[in-house]
Amino acid sequence: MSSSVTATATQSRERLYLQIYMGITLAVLLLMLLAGVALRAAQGTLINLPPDLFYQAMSLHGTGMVGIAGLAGVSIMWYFLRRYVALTPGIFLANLLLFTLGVVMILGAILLGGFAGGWTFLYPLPASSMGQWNTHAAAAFIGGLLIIGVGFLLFYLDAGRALLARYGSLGRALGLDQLFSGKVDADHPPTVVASTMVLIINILGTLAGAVILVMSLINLYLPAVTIDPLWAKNLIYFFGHVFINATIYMAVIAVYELLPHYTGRPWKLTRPFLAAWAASTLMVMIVYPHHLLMDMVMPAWMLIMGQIISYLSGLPVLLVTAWGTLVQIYRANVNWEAPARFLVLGVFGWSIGVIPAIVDGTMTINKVMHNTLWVPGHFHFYLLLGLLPMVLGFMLHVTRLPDSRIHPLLERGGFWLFSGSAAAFVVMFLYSGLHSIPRRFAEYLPAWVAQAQLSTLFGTLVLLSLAAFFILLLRRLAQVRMQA
Ligand code: HEM
Ligand SMILES: [Cu+2]
Repeated sequence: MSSSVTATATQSRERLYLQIYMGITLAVLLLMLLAGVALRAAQGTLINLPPDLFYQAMSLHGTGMVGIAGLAGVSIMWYFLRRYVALTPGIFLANLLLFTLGVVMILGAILLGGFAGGWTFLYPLPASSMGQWNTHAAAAFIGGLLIIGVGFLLFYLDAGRALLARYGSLGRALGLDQLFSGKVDADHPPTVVASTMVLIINILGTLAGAVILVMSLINLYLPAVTIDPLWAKNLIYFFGHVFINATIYMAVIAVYELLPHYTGRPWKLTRPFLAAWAASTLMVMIVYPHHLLMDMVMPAWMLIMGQIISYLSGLPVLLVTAWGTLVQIYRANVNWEAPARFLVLGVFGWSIGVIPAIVDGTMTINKVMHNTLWVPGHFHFYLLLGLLPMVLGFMLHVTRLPDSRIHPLLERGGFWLFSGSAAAFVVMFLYSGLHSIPRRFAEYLPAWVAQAQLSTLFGTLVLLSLAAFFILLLRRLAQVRMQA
């Protein structure tokens, strides 16, 4: 009896942690969406945001969105992975606390200290503010990121420990033995495969991030200790590329685990699935030089590798996931409740969003498009229409009770309003990029303003449709309606 009492206590504690994770995710998302709309409205001269505030808001929006995407991804990975291996609830909580502490520091750095150096904190910008912010503000921002990174690192180390305890080696958890030895165990969980890949890449990614963050901190207070800027940029973009990609690789676990619930078909492990995840594990780490195609001093082989791997890196996992999703829904009797809608939207938003990304990873095109709105166009595509719907689908599912049908107006109308306006919003970014409108500009030339205004309209519709779902979710969370 006592063990079942402890089990229930653990369960309700874990449920509480998950609720806090989701509550924070929704609150931060909402604020960051507001900041995003404000940025676009400022570019469209619809509101007056002086350049210093614009770059503060841009830093807030970028950092906040990337961070919360990571936190949401971790909650998805944790929720499903603990079904197969013994994760430590305390570590899950520690990650949340460190995240919150880091966010407070970053908010202080930006809102009180005026830090506006962008989420990429590219050396030596944090240290050369030309009077816009002081050393302590930059240090609070960089220190905040470092603390958030420590939380994530703890989580992945715990996941790695748990996977090793169950499977003996990360290779086996990733399914390498099955891939090469001839027999595929159809019952090996896709969640275990995806989680293993994510922890491998993100342990290395956050460590690289930590190295450059600590070096930047030292440089802030001891300017005589300089850093090679190219080395700094390599570390930052290795970290940044891996981290943001890992958010999708965590979110997609929700598709593997939940879509079968709505289609009635199991998501079985196959050899192409294992091969895809194994291949992407390596490629996602060596593709990052596509962020440095303009840095002519990079070794040529690295840039060439960046271009070639850009065509290959995301594709295997994407293909097996998109294919698997089609197999799930083709002629199936799908129960198209909101979670299923969002999960499927997420897969196809991600798939389509990768195309403009690959286009930009091509040197001859990158030379022209590099700093245009094409770039926010491609990453908003797979974050806003890929990652975010997967996260929403997950939340709508775990807070759903059998009797809780969402009002059809929201379930259908809200869903299509979101899909349509989000697609229009990202297409506007891409279209503006095609017309060489630069990214990260606070002040627009008159010829660019109309596009920003139209974008603001679509962004507002995105915000409104999402807010409706967020309110529904927050109410469910407040009523402790959750299947944990
Ligand atoms: C209504 C939804 C959104 C709107 C209106 C919006 C708007 C914007 C705008 C105007 C920019 C600056 C573009 C420029 O370079 O000139 C931006 C940048 C950015 N956004 Fe969004 N965004 C939205 C959703 C998202 C989502 C869902 C994510 C991620 C999950 C995201 C992540 C980012 C990032 C990482 C940047 C780059 C910041 C930088 O260049 O340093 N955004 N967004
Ligand atoms: Cu990249």
